[in-house]
Amino acid sequence: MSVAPPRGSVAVLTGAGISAESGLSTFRGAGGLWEGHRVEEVAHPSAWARDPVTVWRFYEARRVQAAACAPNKGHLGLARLERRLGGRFTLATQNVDGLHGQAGSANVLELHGSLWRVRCTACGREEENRTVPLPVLPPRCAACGGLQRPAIVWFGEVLPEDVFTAAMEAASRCALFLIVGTSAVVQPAASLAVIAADGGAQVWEINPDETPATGVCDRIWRAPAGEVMDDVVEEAIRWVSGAGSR
Ligand code: BV8
Ligand code: ZN
Repeated sequence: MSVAPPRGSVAVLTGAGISAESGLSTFRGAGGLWEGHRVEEVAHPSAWARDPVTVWRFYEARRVQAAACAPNKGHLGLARLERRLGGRFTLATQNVDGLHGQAGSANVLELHGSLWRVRCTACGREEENRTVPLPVLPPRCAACGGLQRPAIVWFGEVLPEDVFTAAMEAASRCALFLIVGTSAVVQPAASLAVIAADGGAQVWEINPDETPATGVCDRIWRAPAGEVMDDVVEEAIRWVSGAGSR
């Protein structure tokens, strides 16, 4: 068991599970399916090339669902932890729903992009678009008339380099790493837990189920994030203030 440096930092990776108690379906919870399509097939450049309207119907459905959801105690607890730790806190999320920002998290590393941003496939212009429902699918770029795609990282696409580099650096230096609500299947995001463990951090998993990351964890909170996050936050603050040594 590693012992936290005297005054360490906390890094966090979240996945779809932290938004489950807000009413958003997870990927694996739905068996990884949407209208019978495998998510990996729809969230993929080849699906976009073949049928942009179907891809947009998938994202439009998630925008409509996400717009009706509010952050839950899991999101709110992490926003509180950020306020308590300031620069000693880093939150990286695989989620594209924007609920961390809505909960008050000021600095969120969105590893896989956002449902609320679109990018022109012709001129590359990226902008926020929170119109629900979208009047036309696919939306068009006001500057050049090009097709706009979701500004989301699809399978087979690289993560934004600056964003993932920041997440890797925070994971490698932190005293405590929280992996919350993720099946830890999708790479390279899931590797952050291993990077943290290799860097000597304490790793806590907050998830009702076991995952491939469970093996590198020092402590397991086998429960829904919304139910335990208040306790996790208090224990995390104790841990990085040097009191913890479990
Ligand atoms: C890349 C945006 C290469 C889309 C997403 C084999 C090995 C390693 C890698 C690969 C491989 N084969 C293929 C790959 C690459 C691939 C990958 O990892 N595939 C997986 C399926 C094996 N990765 C990629 O393609 C990445 N890019 O590798 O590029 C490259 C390199 C160089 C040059 C060119 C290319 C890009 C990955 C990003 C894909 N985009 N999202 C969208 O959202 O529509 S990933 C998508 O799925 C989500 O963003 C999310 O990240 C992921 C789903 O994972 P989770 O968030 O974990 O959700 P899930 O439902 O799975 O789990 C929920 C968990 O919550 C469960 O454990 C459950 O128990 C728990 N839970 C439930 N309720 C609660 C809870 N926990 C707490 N509280 C609760 N209440
Ligand atoms: Zn354009």
